[in-house]
Amino acid sequence: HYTFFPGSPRWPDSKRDLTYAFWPGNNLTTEAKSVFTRAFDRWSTVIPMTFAETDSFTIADIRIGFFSGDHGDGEPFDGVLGTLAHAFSPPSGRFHLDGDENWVVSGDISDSSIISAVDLESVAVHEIGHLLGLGHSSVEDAIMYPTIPSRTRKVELAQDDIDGVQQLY
Ligand code: TQI
Ligand code: ZN
Ligand code: ZN
Repeated sequence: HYTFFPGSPRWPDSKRDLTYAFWPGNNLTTEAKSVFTRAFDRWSTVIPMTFAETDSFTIADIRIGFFSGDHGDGEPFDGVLGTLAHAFSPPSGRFHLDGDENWVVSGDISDSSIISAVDLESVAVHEIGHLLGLGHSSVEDAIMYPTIPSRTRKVELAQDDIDGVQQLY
């Protein structure tokens, strides 16, 4: 079953159209950015919210960046595997990914010869759940389940994820 963060924080009713921006220093490819667009779209099809990219990192509601090791927020990343990413409860919008992971942006992750490959879209869909206010779920099929088998792609919202996010919005 789905959970919320303590106090059930959520984006206010006045914030239904959120913007997101990529940390300029990362210089992400169009292909990598499109993975995040797809991940946002999976959530926006089930709740009355929209997500649009903005070029202004300073005004964006959600700020996405890849960082390695200590990146100044007291929650350092740990190199390959372990922690893959973290996102904070509303209305933080802070969405960080571990720059040391072997991220798979396109193609079939099960075909990857890299044993530590991690599917970017799977992690993005999970972290956006946190950004919207969902905690972890006890339902194994749910995107918000706290673990994922290695080299797995899991991007489809389960009914449990939908029920949880629709209770918030
Ligand atoms: N990062 C953890 C996560 O997002 C960070 C975390 C731990 C956390 N406890 C939390 C966040 C409690 C909110 C509330 O869950 S992670 C997965 C999964 C991670 C793990 O790097 O371990 C995914 C990130 F589910 F696959 F294990 C994304 Cl998809
Ligand atoms: Zn961080
Ligand atoms: Zn999580």
